[in-house]
Amino acid sequence: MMGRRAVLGGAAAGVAAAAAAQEVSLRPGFADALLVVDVQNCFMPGGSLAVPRGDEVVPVINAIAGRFRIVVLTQDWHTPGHASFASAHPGKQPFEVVRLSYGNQVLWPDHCIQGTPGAEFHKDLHVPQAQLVLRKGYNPKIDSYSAFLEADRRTKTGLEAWLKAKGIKRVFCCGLATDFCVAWTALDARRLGFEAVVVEDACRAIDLDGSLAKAWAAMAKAGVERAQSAMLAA
Ligand code: VGL
Ligand code: ZN
Repeated sequence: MMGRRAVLGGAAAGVAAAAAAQEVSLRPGFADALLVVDVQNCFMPGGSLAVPRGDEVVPVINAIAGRFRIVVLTQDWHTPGHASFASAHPGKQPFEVVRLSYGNQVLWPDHCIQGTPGAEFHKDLHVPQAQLVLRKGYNPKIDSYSAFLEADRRTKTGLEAWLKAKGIKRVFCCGLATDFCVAWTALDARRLGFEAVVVEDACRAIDLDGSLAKAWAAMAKAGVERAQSAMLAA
């Protein structure tokens, strides 16, 4: 068997190294973090804002999380009567769109209210090594799909600085929902100078009026990579 040194010193070193790098480019390393987005009861089948087959992400995430040095869990964490809830807008129904101070806002059923069972992580999510639980959406007047920036696009959650302090250059995003919190998180990661990968089979979507196709298109345009969990195999 050819050792690493022999390969690097050989005539075909450049080609071999390039091929190897391609093959292992999705192998998590020191500068990679896994962002596990909103794997919470309200988004599970039977929950108040159920994502179809949302529970299927749990075993996939449990299986890949161990490959990462740094793991962050995000938790949608709304105040009662939050501005993103249809119930806070008389005469409005869930999934209608209204104009708030920062722009258009989809109105949702009440979900992920601070301290309630619906806001807890799925009971089978097993990622005890996660170093950070990042709560978002707690500003009563501002939603926050993204784990980096609230919906006013100005208020920072602090995640950018935290990840940069840990030496993170690339984030792998998974969880719920692909077309809202996962996509907004991946897109903001790109804007803030990170590489971003979405692990598709570790996500599920709401898919409201074509939102899933739109999200993938926006992510492709922004340079977000689309991967499958099997591609992270050690
Ligand atoms: C989410 C809608 C409202 C999500 C959160 O986690 O994708 N979607 N709040
Ligand atoms: Zn929410």
